[in-house]
Amino acid sequence: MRKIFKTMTGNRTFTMIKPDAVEKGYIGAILEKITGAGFKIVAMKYTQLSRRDAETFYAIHKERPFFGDLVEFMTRGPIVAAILEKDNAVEDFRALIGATNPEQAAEGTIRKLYAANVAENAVHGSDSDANAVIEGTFHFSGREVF
Ligand code: FUP
Repeated sequence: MRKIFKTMTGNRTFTMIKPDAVEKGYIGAILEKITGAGFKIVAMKYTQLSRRDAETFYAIHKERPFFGDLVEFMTRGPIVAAILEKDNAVEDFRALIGATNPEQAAEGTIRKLYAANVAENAVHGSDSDANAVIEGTFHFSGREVF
């Protein structure tokens, strides 16, 4: 069976294009930014999170005041989920997407270009190699990853 993450060498990360960006027709532009920055797409699907999926995925935030709104937002329409490969993937992808709040995101970053606000911020990027593995395996089976 294929392994989702070849090794824990930091060469893969997990992303979602969130419902706001999908609604606004930004899937193509965001994928261009991602591949143009040197990331290879090794898994990808167009799907919609159930309430349970979103609550599980964002369980770390369940005590935060924005948790309810976050679950509502993430389940309101389809998303694109993907696993990306590049040297130093987690860190480089976080740099490409920019700060959580687009008002604080650097010029040219995906969130600066495409995010509406801190809650509807267009894309997700794993914050560690360990979370990249957890999040990638949450969304993809071994035979969906190349
Ligand atoms: P990030 O790692 O940049 O995606 O940000 P966090 O893990 O801190 O937050 C996860 C998601 O929670 C954000 F993408 C959007 C939502 N959030 C809010 O809605 N309000 C906040 O103040 C912070 C995060």
